[in-house]
Amino acid sequence: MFGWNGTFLKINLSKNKAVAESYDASFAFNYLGGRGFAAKILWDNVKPEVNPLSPENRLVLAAGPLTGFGLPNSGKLVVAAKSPLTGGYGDGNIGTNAAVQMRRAGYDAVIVEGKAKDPTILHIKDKTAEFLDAKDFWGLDTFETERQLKELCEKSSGIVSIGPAGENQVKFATIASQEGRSGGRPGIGAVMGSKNLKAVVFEGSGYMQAAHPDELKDLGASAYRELLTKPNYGFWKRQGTMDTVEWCQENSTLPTRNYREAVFDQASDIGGFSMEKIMVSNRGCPQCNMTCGNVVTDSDRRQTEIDYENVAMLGSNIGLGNLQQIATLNRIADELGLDTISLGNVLGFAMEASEKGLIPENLEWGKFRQTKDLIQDIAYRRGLGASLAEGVRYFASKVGPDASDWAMHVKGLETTGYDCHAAPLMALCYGTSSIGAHHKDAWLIGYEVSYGRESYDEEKVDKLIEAQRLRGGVFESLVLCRFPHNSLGLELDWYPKFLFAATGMQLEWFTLNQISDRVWNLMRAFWVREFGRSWTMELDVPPERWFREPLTEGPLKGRILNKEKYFGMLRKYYQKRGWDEKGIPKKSTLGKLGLPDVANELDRYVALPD
Ligand code: PTT
Ligand code: SF4
Repeated sequence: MFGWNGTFLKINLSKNKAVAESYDASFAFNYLGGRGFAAKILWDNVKPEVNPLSPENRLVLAAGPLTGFGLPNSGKLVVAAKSPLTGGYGDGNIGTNAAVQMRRAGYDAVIVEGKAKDPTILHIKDKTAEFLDAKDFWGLDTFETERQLKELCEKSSGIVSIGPAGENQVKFATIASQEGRSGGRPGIGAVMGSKNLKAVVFEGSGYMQAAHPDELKDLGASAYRELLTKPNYGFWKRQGTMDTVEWCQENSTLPTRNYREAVFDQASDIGGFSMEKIMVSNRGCPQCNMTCGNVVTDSDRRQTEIDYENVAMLGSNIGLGNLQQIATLNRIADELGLDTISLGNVLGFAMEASEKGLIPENLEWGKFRQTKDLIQDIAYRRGLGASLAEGVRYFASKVGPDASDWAMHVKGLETTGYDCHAAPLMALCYGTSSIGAHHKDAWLIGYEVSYGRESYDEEKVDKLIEAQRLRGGVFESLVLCRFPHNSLGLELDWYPKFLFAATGMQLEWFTLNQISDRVWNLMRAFWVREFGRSWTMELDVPPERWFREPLTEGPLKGRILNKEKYFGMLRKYYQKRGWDEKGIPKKSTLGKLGLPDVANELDRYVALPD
């Protein structure tokens, strides 16, 4: 094969065993890489009875067929496992040199099972895998872990690690890399911690074989050049995703005080233009010439990378309007290895619970020092922090009978930075995302604002499926950053050309979309198998707050979602996906996608419709 290395590295930490295993071309063509590989590996190996934090769960680190070639923006890695936060399929996408080095070492994915007896660092150098004692590293934060490992290994090595949050199995602990890249929102860092795996270091000296290397080189160079000519390039380099703060404020969708409101009176203080005043540089993932990580000086005089989600969730959503303090909270989360989105969400929820007198602790909106301490308590599972470490769904269930109505999550994964009181399509993006409430599969708030926010019509459902195919299926399985296309407008024609030059395969958009649908249905099958007969349509519904509590501020004051109409859109979505009235894939749908074995297996857990 060209493009793909055709090899996985299987690690058993209980036995200190590493085995390289090849896979065939049909596996590659059916699942592409990244999320596609992870979904298939988890479906085959992790059954419903497996506790996500047990040795039987698998941690998958997967690249794609283009990862590491000189192509925009091919330095990303999918990290996946059965999620301890949601109980379903979970993954994240992290920019890291580990992806490039893993491919150069000859592997397309590393699959980790078992649990090491003692804290361990996995060192993968070309064909050798060593299990190193990590006792001296256990307890270090992610920045320090990587800094010390860099002193021991080649400068070019790629490293992913967990911090104290992952070690303590906080349910929304992430995997971190390069002081500012973080991935695996559904607790993939906790899975790594449960295996006593502190870090994975990759050093590769080989090269991936391309089918048409000269063509690939020329294409890569042209595409990088093309990006530089895009009209938005200059502004993107200045602000990255940060102008979203002002945009969300103007359009009443900025999560504010646990999504009670969608406008924040200090929005301009935490937006892109305020950020430019404290920005010192810009950095990002490998293989990228449009880096979007805005490095600012934080309130501790340290340099920290920020972007929109982090600022919305640790700023307006907890009532904090000081950008340098927000940056500090962001850095602490990165060091500890906590997902900033879920973190801002549980903090906002706890502040509201305190305001309502439902918990004994006295927490106030926007109090920096108090919040800083509480973040530490979450990572180390102390006091109130121990309950918050379980995620908002769990914490709400302890707070009181109605508290779940304002616990902002879908299927246990906390909502990201877009308020949906007046955005039915964005609410459906959350409701139907493959890992719980995330915008990664479809970010349609921009489209919805220009199309019209009142409607719940079929065109919106079509748009959702189109977005999920492209982002949730193709970009996640190619494991390419979606920003060149989504934010700068790099044309989609480039991608089949990249694939042809790398793999020699003519994979046009029709085929890519089919692969995407296969992967999408496989992830859905994973979820349904987990829930079995208790699977219900209600699992695809966003939080009650958006249906029941109207906005009380801003130009959209009074707006809420209409549940009946939301269900109407959801039913349409199921029909178009070839799923039954509960959202379970039909046998015929799975059959058409080449997944008859998945249909047979799923039939054992739910009565699968024809
Ligand atoms: C992603 C989620 C996001 S989405 C953000 S900001 W964003 C948060 N970033 C965090 C962070 O930082 N530190 C931290 N401790 N926790 C964080 N949690 C949040 O994680 C990220 C970029 C961004 S920045 C986005 S949108 C795009 N996401 C992509 C994606 O999902 N797929 C893809 N093919 N391309 C993407 N490109 C962009 O990558 P998760 P990163 Mg990310 C500091 O992790 O689990 O997928 O959740 O990895 O390397 O930091 O790149 O406004
Ligand atoms: Fe990473 Fe941003 Fe570049 Fe994408 S655009 S590869 S997220 S630095």
